[in-house]
Amino acid sequence: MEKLKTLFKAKADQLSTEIKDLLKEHGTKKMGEVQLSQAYQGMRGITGMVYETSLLDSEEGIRFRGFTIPELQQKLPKAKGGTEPLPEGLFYLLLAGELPSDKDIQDLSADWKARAKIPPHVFKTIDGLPVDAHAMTQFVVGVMALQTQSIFSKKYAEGVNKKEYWSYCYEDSMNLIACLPEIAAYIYRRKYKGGKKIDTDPKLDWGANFAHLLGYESDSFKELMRLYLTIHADHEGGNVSAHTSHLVGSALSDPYLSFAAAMNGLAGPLHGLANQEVIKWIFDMKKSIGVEIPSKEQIEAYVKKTLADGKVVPGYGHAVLRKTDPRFTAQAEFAKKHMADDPDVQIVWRIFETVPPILQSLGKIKNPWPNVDAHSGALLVHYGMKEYEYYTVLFGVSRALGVLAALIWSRALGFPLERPKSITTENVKGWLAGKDQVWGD
Ligand code: CMX
Repeated sequence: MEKLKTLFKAKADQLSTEIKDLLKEHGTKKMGEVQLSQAYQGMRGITGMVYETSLLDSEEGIRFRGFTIPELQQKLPKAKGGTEPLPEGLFYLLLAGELPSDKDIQDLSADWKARAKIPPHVFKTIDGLPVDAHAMTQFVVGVMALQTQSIFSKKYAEGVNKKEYWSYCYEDSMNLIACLPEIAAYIYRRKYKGGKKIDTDPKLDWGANFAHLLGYESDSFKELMRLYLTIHADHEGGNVSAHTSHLVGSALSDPYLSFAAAMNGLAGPLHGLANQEVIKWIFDMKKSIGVEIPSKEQIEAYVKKTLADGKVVPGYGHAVLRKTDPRFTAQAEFAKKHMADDPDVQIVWRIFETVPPILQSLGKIKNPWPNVDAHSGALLVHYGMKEYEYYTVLFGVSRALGVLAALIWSRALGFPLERPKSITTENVKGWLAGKDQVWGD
């Protein structure tokens, strides 16, 4: 067994024992109460799930295994000559719970290269879709076609002992992560570059090779991909994509099925698709105003029109965060370093000065600050990637690192089928009228 797998197993066994002891002693302790409004309004603030790889603080933002994004930019291994963290390092950290050495990352990178074997039917299946099908549709279809390779589902069908689930979940997850850049890039080249496929460069790391497969060869785009794929990977367990893979995986659906389900959630405009919506909104604004960089007053008027039309301002707000998303800040820092004069970056920064006070003035929006999706499009446009319908696929490739690391943990810890209780409004009315409640005390 390779080193990372052995290390993970030792850590999982230890945590498994700790959880058993903890539940034996404290299993009946209450973690909070559920309000009726929470049941109706998206379960905000209800703590009801364990997700080991990352934790989100509403004021501070995400911590991956206890590390903030700036800390990871310092501590994770870098490519030769690079300054951004390698996404391989983040995956290692999420899975093993400890920082990797340079050698660990070379091994992991080599392992993923060796695992990147995509059967021809995957590309043929994608080719069966109209070329203008949304990039996320093509991505999910590609992942589903790859599901034929699932070792987990084969082993389950053979009747493997449940103690071994984690091991096959690990194998599937590693194979899937290894294959994703090539599948994702195939879709980009098919949809926008006349189907001219680029071959993998075995000398490159996972993120840089993805940039190469897409057709972007500059060193700074490769650095952007490394940063992008690191910061979009995980955002604790309750967000739509992470929660979906966790839920679907709990039915012992294999990692391909669980990840494809997560990607269908990521494709929603209130979640990952917001990255395309932001740049589309900026392009529409520029077109309607007719200038390269709208003034603050022009942006203000456009935001008010967006709100008056009953639409959201994409890239702003969050269900948990109550401050500027550190993933936005990390991208703004990257832009300052690599493209501070770029007109679209200038617009993103001007929107940042303009939007929060307007959203705040409405009185109902809990977080008027930008989220991760507010900045990413302008960075990509700078390098010539203007095809915004593709952006959520980039997010999806990154999200695989987080949700699949978490899935391996869930199988190793033996988490059961997830099945919360639901109620009807009829039940609620009866309960309020003094009848017996249908749920337990
Ligand atoms: N523009 C306009 N209205 C907004 C808003 C925004 N950016 N953010 C929140 N609101 C509205 C909500 O629609 C809601 O309105 P109603 O009461 O009329 O239904 C009200 O303000 C209260 O919402 P909230 O409690 O502050 O926010 P939620 O937790 O319900 O929703 C989110 C969070 C992200 C869905 C919301 O802020 C939003 O729609 N933002 C724009 C889309 C976006 O950027 N999504 C990406 C999030 C990050 C990611 O997952 O990638």
